[in-house]
Amino acid sequence: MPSATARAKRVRRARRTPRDDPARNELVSRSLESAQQCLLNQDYGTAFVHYLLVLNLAPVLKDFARESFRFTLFKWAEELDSLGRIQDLFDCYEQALELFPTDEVILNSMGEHLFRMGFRDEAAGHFHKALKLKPDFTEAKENFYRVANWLVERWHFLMLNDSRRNQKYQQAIRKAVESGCSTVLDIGTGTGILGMCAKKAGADKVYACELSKTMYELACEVVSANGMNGTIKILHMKSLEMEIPKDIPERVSLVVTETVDAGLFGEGIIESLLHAWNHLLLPHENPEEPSSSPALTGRVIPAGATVFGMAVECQEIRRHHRVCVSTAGGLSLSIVQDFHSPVSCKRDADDSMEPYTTERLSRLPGGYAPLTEPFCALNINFNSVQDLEGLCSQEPIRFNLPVTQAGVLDALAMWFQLHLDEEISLSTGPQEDTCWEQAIYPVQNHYVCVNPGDELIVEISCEDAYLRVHGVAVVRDGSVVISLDDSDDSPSSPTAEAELCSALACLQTNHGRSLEACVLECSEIALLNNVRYHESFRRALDKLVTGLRPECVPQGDDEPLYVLDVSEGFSILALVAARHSSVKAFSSVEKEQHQAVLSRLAQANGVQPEALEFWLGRSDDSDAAGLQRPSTEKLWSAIVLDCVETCGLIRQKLMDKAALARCLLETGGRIFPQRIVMYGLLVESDTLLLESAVQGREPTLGFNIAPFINQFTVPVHVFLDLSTLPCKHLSDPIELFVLDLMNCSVNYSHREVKLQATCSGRVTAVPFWYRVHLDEEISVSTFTEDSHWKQAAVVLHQPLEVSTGDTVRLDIHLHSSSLSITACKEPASYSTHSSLTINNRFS
Ligand code: 44T
Repeated sequence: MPSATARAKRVRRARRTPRDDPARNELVSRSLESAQQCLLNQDYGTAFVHYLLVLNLAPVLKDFARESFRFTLFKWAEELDSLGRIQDLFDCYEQALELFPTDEVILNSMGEHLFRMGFRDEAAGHFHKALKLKPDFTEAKENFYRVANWLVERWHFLMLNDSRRNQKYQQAIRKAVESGCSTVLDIGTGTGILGMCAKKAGADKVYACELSKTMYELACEVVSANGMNGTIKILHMKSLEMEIPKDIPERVSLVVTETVDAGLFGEGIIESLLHAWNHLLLPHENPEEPSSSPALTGRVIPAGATVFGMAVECQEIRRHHRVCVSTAGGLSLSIVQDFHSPVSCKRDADDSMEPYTTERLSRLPGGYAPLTEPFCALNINFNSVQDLEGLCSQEPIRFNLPVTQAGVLDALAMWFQLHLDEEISLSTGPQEDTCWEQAIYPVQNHYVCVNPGDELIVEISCEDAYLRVHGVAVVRDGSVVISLDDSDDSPSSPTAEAELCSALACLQTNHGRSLEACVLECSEIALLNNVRYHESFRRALDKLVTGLRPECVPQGDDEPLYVLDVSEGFSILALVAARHSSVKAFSSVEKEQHQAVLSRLAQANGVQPEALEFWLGRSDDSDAAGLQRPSTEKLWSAIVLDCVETCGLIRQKLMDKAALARCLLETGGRIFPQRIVMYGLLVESDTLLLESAVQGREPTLGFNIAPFINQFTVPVHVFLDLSTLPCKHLSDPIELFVLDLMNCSVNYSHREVKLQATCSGRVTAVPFWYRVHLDEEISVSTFTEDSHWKQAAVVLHQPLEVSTGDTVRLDIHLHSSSLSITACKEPASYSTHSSLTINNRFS
């Protein structure tokens, strides 16, 4: 509340600066002129300062100057960004927002900068504000959907929709509170559900902490919407930073937490509980002298956990972690032995490696086969400081697992049972119908076949509080036949005999080792394994090259054909093109290590060094992504664009890139692919609904949580495995949309498609995928079992009831890379089998 003196001062100041002050008007008009002149001279920094002065002195000019001011700000911000003057950049945005606090375009643009700098919470706040100001602001919507996924991870929806899990926690908390635990701390409260359970069960004092700002804010809203405002103290902090009495006044008798990930310890539960026992919890009951009052002792829900594991064969895991092919697109890959996915828990793995990945085994395309019985790997008591401390200092434990089924050893899969108390537990196993995934420890670099009778030696450790699991060796008839442990200093180094065996095994499969490890993303490994994709590209490129340089023409001094591959990440397509003696290929592969691998592959495949160049940072304009002429007087014969992201969405700015690429093609030149066609179908899938929004109050124990967390619902689901998605197909697949990269004039941004329901049910989603047409004859689909792409789906705002034979109209909008689909039933009289199309050209 401003004080009376401050108000008086402002009134006086206003009186001293009347609008018709001639000196001031003169200053305004001269500054405005200077601003415009600087803008013309592209001196954006000075123009910006002039505009600030003008608009602060003469706010009446705001409407008039808004557009130029925004333009100046964005240009100046770009410059500051490229100079690394980040603080100045944000200062400028703040000054701009003081002048235009409700300008959605400025808010959105500042959000984009914040996001790029890694300030996701703040970015989300800006996109959210921009959207509130203008709900149909497409860019802000697209941006918000992107950050929503970062801010509130999708598993929150799954966990909150898992009523059985919620009920079990509620039951365990109620029992503990009723038995006398009256002060409770919920560590990692998320939306506040466990804290609210404790309060509802009658706890006197409930505290909760949450490290994510977005989740903390959500928890505050949720708690107050459930009438518990002021009865639960929520702190925005990591539990490890909490102190008594600064943050909470007293030690608590109960800690509740579900800060566990698929690998149990990945959210830091060991460290959090050790800290809690040392600083936040009352001492645990001494088993020798049981205390009469649980209010005076401390305990934890969950009380402990048992970790299980088994070895599996799984082709889907294999093709994402190990290059299984020896040739791709006519190139031999065999000199590169050590393509690694960034998942390894070997001793020599560096910080950039994750010890495990997560998958829901039951949903992996192609399934999996257990090679051993499940084994119990670890038992931990969260109520024992000794157990918690011992875990990390403990030597690795070895297990000898009898192989029960013949197969290829692809991974060790781990899961756990969480013992909430002595009676209540929940399991994250692959057979359970829960929201949980399993932790996957892929076997890299070794192609190991095991047989019944073999024994697999597995080592489990918990260094740095991560569960680490790796296969050590395979024992056959009492001796080690295959060693899986590559590290030299390993205490589990194999015997000389075993080494010989493993060298032999390598000889059979590896043709000797010649390159150090090359780390590729899982999707890049799957891409290399995608034989069909590379073969199709090879054929299409060969056709183009022979078309432009018929064999009969002597090559002599001919100018080479220039081919540019601007695929994202790792790609060997430039090299596939460079096999032709008439081609000079350029690759946009950025990482040094990847360039080295490409150069080695070029050498091994007899490609002349000058036939492959790296094409990086040639353009100042980041949007152009390297799209420039190969040389001043030459144009490209082919440009390879990477159109579909692994997650199943069209790449952002694809059509802008295609437009640019078209201008850089010689006559007869091509963009690969030339066209992509999107297909989709109607499905009923409760799974997709559960992953996208909390379904009312029922799953969340009657608490009102859904409207708050559902603000972070996004309509498009990515990284789907459509072949294993639990769903009922309600129509045949249909063409939804066509994007022509070679001829922009035939494109549209909106289309209506009609299709017939082949089954009765509730349409909840429209999954979609693409056929990527390299040329008129050659195409690949993004929905095949060897695809490195996943699929995506639009979840409808409202499910649509249909009966067999009903006609459903889909309204499809594509703006940049953001897709929206609405569905409605057509009245029976209009029913038709054919689809009707409305074409709106891309602007
Ligand atoms: N994901 C499971 C992991 N936190 C669950 O910020 C199962 C993943 C999953 N707050 C598919 C399915 C599933 N102090 O909001 C988070 C986190 C917070 C803390 C304060 C601390 N020491 C921590 C540690 C974590 O706790 C919340 C829950 S973590 C649960 C992780 C459905 N994919």
